[in-house]
Amino acid sequence: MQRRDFLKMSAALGGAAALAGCQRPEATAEPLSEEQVNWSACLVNCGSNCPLKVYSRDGMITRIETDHSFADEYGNHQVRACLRGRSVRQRVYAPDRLKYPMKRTGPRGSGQFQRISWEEALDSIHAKLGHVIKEYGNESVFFTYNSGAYYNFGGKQNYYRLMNLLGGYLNSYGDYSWGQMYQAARYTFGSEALAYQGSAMAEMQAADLVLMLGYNPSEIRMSGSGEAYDFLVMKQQLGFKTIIVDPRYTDSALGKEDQWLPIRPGTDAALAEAIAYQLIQHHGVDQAFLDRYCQGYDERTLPKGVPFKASYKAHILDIEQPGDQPGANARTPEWAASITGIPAAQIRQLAQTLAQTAATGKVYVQIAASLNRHAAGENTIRAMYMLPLLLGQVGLPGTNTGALPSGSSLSAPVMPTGDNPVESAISFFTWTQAVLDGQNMTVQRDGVRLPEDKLDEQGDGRLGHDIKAIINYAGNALINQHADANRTAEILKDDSRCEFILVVDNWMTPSAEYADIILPDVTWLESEDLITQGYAAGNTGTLVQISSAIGPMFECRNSYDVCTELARRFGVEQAFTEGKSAQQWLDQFYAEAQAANPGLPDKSVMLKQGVYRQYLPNGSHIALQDFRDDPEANPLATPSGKIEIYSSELADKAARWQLPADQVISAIPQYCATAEGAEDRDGMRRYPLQLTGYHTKGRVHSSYHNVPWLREAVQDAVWISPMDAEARGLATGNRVQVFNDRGTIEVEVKVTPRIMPGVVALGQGAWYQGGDVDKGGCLNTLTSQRPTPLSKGNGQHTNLVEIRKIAETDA
Ligand SMILES: Nc1nc2c(c(=O)[nH]1)N[C@H]1C(S)=C(S)[C@@H](COP(=O)(O)OP(=O)(O)OC[C@H]3O[C@@H](n4cnc5c(=O)[nH]c(N)nc54)[C@H](O)[C@@H]3O)O[C@H]1N2
Ligand SMILES: Nc1nc2c(c(=O)[nH]1)N[C@H]1C(S)=C(S)[C@@H](COP(=O)(O)OP(=O)(O)OC[C@H]3O[C@@H](n4cnc5c(=O)[nH]c(N)nc54)[C@H](O)[C@@H]3O)O[C@H]1N2
Ligand code: SF4
Ligand SMILES: [Mo]
Repeated sequence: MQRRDFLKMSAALGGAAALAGCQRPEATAEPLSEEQVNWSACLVNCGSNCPLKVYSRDGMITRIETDHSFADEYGNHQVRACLRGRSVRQRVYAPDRLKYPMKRTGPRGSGQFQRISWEEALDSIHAKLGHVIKEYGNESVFFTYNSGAYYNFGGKQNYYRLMNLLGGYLNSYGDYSWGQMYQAARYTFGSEALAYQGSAMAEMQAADLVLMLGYNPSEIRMSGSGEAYDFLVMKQQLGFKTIIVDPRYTDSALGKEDQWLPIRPGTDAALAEAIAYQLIQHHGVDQAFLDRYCQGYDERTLPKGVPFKASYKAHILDIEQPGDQPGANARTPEWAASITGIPAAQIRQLAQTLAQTAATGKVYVQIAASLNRHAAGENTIRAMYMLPLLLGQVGLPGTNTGALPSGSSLSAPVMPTGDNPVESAISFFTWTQAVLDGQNMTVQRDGVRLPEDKLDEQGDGRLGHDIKAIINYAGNALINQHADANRTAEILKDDSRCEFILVVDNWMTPSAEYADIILPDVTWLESEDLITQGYAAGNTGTLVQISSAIGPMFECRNSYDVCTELARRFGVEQAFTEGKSAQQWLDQFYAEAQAANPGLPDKSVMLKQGVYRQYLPNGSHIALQDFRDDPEANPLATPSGKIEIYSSELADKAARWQLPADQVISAIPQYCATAEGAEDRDGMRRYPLQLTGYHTKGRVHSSYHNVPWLREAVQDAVWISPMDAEARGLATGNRVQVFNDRGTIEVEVKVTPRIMPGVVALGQGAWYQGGDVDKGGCLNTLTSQRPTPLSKGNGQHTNLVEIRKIAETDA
């Protein structure tokens, strides 16, 4: 670093005062130059992409503010960043910022790196990636999941575009957020997209009751314009009733709720089945709706040849023939109470409330993604979809299918990636297995997806490739966010398996430690781009024109430049750039965005104004409204065209797929007990506490973990009930070890009645440090890589653990 830069940096960090000791600094002859304002945005994966107002002087950030330039009335309100976005200055100037390219010099994972030139880094990537493609084929190159930077122009799209020009890479389907929900939606409603194209939040205005199953907008959708604010204002103005089902008493409750029902993690499906029982036996289901719109509720709509006992109704009542008396395994409130921990009387009351509300008003059901991040997540989500279906509360104003709310959106172009010539795909979650033995992963055991011509007569087939190179751009799932970090680390340490790992990031993250080559990217505050609002912005759509007065810092380079350099080395530069400079792409994108959004002012205006926003730009949205209006004219994309409670496709999969003895794929939705779930009595003998993760206010996943302000503001402590704490002699603030067979972490404990007995909860995303005891407190040191039955996804919220106090001498 130049001395001048160092002084600028010190001033920005408040270091100048430290350098000057206690002396009053001499008055400087030069007056301070003008503060400059640029707009940037927070591009983490929390669904919001909030605008940030960046003040700088002489290329150094002086302060960060947020959108406060317009009047602030709901419906035309400011898009305010949360505490994380506002702390971004500490993040940009973090001591662990990556400043120049580096190569690994010690064993992989040892953290030993040496600075190298860009020339050497790019030549080396060209050589290593080229070797893997030539030797093992394009199917051996994999992108780990990467949600750290929602650029339209400058981000990961460039790496995908480059790889597509080089012959492609191994695809992955699903993601850590919604992997199991996609499958539940696909088999129920005929489309994966219907997992997140639920009714808009605005529909809550027409609802009498909002049933929130794990839904926690106040902590997971925090932006000033987004779902949390929409929810709060609508609740305040309209007073609809809210019932929250969650093992934690969340910030979405805090007195705003009408009722909190603490539930054992992973057992919501049992609750749904008991509600179904109550509706069938006592309050009545919407039979006309089920008959007309659904397949397989009872004998009337089962596909031909399927016996009544395979129907949903037969399952709930445990009967063989219509009209039989409920059997011994009927899904009664008492049965569900013993699993969920919710007393039978409360389950009866909830069923009654739902039935009564539906009789005269509207119920909006909101199922959180947390329910899908469990060991039988896809079964759970399908079971929850039954609640609005049984009530007939679908496709009408004020109702929802249970899917995540459709966010409002203003559109802007994204760098086109081109098509991937490789067709094979693995689930996002099974990549560690594909490093170990991708060759032998199959369709029917591991969920591999293959092109038709690679399938045998039974519809099975092998992937036939191991993963030999990984590109990890703006992701920390290489170590931190993937499950069972200790196992992942062991797999990656062996560089004869995965031969090459490229990490492109801004900070020295746990994943970066496992790179062979590290490239330093620019941050959002050093970039130019036109950014859209994110995928969960609630009722407000925004575009933000970001620009920079501070960068690129050090030797950081943006991904378009880097990929252009790599494309040149691979001989595809012209195809990559199409002869355009970065600026030309940006101008083209802006012009296209203006054509799509006629109200969008010229770029010169947007550079000053920063934000362009519109409340409900596309109006509200009611999920499945067309289908409800006219199911014949607007059939769903399921085989029957109807909502499939009974799925023949799943019946077929259940018959063919090879599953471990304790896993279930089933034609109808049903509660399934799982390993490390609430009913795993064997597991609980050693590890009696259910540990569920949650997305904490203090971070977005692992992003922002390296900001000291946030670590002070939001304590990283494992929540435990007073009862469980007393049994272990724990008091708030004690340091504890949380452990199971996969690992041990050390964290603080918080004793609180906000978590139900038998369950402990920890915010996910703290940075993994490894070792016998992970003092980084990373939740994924404790989670399992065991894939879920159908989507082969991440049951990362299903864990059994024990907790012990650290003896004073250990601390
Ligand atoms: N146990 C447990 N694990 C989980 C979850 C859970 O609930 N429990 N949740 C899962 C979910 S839902 C998700 S979405 C995943 C998220 O997993 P990831 O997609 O890995 O998300 P982050 O942890 O935010 O990591 C983003 C990375 O991008 C980097 N980054 C930020 N900005 C830039 C940039 O401009 N350029 C570059 N090159 N890099 C940048 C950050 O430094 C960080 O390393 O985690 C999953 N993991
Ligand atoms: N602050 C912050 N916001 C975020 C993120 C973040 O990391 N930090 N990540 C973003 C991303 S990518 C995603 S995918 C979303 C995630 O959104 P979600 O998946 O909804 O978030 P979680 O925090 O995993 O879970 C929400 C609530 O569900 C509860 N819960 C856990 N298991 C169960 C269960 O079995 N049943 C019931 N009823 N409740 C359960 C948890 O206690 C928690 O309070 O959040 C987004 N927003
Ligand atoms: S973390 Fe999410 S809510 Fe907070 S500023 Fe960033 S985008 Fe907005
Ligand atoms: Mo996510």
